[in-house]
Amino acid sequence: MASGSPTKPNILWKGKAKAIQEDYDDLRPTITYRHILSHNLGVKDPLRVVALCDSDAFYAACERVRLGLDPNVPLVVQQWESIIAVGYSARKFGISRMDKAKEAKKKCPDLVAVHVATYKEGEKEPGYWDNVDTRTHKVSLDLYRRESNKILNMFKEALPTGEIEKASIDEAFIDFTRPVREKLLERYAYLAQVPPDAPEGIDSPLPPPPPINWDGLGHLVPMSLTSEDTGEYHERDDLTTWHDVALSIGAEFMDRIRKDVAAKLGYTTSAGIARNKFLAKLSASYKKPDSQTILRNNAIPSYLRPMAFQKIRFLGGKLGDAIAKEYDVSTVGDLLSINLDEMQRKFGEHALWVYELIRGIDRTEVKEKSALFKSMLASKNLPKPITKPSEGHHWIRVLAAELALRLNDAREIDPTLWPRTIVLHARKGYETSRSKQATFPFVRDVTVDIIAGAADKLWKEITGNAQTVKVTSVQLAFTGLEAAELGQQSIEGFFKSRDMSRKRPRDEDPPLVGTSEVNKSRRHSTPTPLSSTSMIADDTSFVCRKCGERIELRDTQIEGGDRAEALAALRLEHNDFHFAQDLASASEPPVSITSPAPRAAKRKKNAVEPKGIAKFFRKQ
Ligand code: DCP
Ligand code: CA
Repeated sequence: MASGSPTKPNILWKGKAKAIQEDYDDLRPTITYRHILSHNLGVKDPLRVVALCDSDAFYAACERVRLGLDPNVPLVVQQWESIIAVGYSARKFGISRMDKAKEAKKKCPDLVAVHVATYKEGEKEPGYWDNVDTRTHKVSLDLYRRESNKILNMFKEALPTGEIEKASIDEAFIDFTRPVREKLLERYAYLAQVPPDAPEGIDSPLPPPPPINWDGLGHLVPMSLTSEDTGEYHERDDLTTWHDVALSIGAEFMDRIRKDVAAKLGYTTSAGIARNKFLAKLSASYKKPDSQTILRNNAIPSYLRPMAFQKIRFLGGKLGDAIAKEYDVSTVGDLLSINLDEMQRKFGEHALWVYELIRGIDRTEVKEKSALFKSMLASKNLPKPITKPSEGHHWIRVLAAELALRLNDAREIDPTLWPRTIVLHARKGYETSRSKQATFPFVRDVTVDIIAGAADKLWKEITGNAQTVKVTSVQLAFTGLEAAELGQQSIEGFFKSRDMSRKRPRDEDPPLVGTSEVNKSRRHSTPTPLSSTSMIADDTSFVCRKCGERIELRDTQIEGGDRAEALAALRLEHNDFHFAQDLASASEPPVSITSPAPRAAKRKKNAVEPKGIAKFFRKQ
């Protein structure tokens, strides 16, 4: 669709605010042989291709696949009375996550409403029981975790040279830069040789790129540029770059992988493909479900400028409010007029990342989280407090069943995985909590009985001789989860042998000899952060996948409102905090941003008042 307009790139910006050309001045970098031949593909690589792949209506899809239902069957997943996932066929009836299950049924009488699996005492595995009740059952997200891992493993298998980072239970970032580079050099072999007559040798620009056939590769975010002459939107083929070619190859990979996931596992996904994580994430939701979207560099300005900047996730909340108020701005375009000096004066040196973000710049790496299974936590906020110590056993068994299942799942991936410590927390309200921990027996088969036995001892230590207690939530965790070290033959041998099921490796303490208060412990004075596999949500709190902190709703946040909604808002706010952290750490992080605000109690003494934008991300 060549427009016949002049081909000078800067026509893009003609007739618009002059600043824009400077604002987005890195969209068409000169790409040289040095770039394409470089083995060091960092975040500044001009041929960088990143995707974010998000599963559609994920929990609903997992239940649909489990039940073998047709995708046309309207289905929602509920947790108690709240809806937590809505299949796309149910969305056609106007059903959303905001509805209660009852209201949703009114909108669609044929609706299949599946209650999320729950643990109940006496059952080793979570199940789908009748009459689930928050007073006796505990939600299990294990099915979703497992299915999520299956999808992730398919990504990894398909892309041995790609970097994959799990971003949430149903999202992953994929760095396609390396596989795309390999494909570029294979398909356009002439790029691998610097022509002898190249004027600047290896620093010469590449020859013009070939035309691209985008058919079947996904939606293209339009380069909706208002032509100076006609005032109409039009596409500009003549602006094609080698980066676009790279994006199209990334889109080929993504399309193939998505189709494979759909064929083998039954899950449809939506993906965004762009030059960095921020833009990939943003474009993934451009068209949903079951589709992918490509954001070419030349489409970035027209895509970002009209956007309400506070809709950008990490610019929502307090920082967004402060910026909006300070400059009386609402769109990204408005904010572009504020220069960097000014922003840094008001919001500190690290306002640079806001400044860059709205210009489509994000230097965050796609990096697989290494510590996959550092700890696991199961928790339950009790609808009715435990008042007699003897009532604790029921919940301990429920939590033990969850930990047993998760540890054994994890051991399928790494059979040498072993928790060094078991920790029990009993909380009263939000302020008071007691916890005890003990070394965990080194056993080959970690059963519910063994975990519950260990936890019961901790419970007895916590409750002592008390006749009455008041416990409003219990949490049971494994910490210090580690795989046996390579070369630690005794351990490896141990797992292979059949008859040594209670032996401990080398110089470990004997199992469960005494316990210690968590914060006095020799070995684990600070519990290890929980991994992304450890997100446990109930209806008044959740454990952050990233920092492992339990984030709880306060009474004031629930009052007069819907609990699930309040929790969703809290979750978003907390995610925003991390997103901001990640972005900040991508460009020389301020100390106060990089230390997560949670776990504050211990640091209080040395706490430094955060400066600049950091103070907007402080947990209240
Ligand atoms: N989830 C939840 N509570 C929320 C938000 C999400 O329990 N407030 C769970 C259920 C979702 C899953 O996380 O299925 C993934 O969340 P998404 O926001 O990606 O939503 P979906 O995958 O359900 O839908 P979409 O197709 O819009 O991505
Ligand atoms: Ca999703």
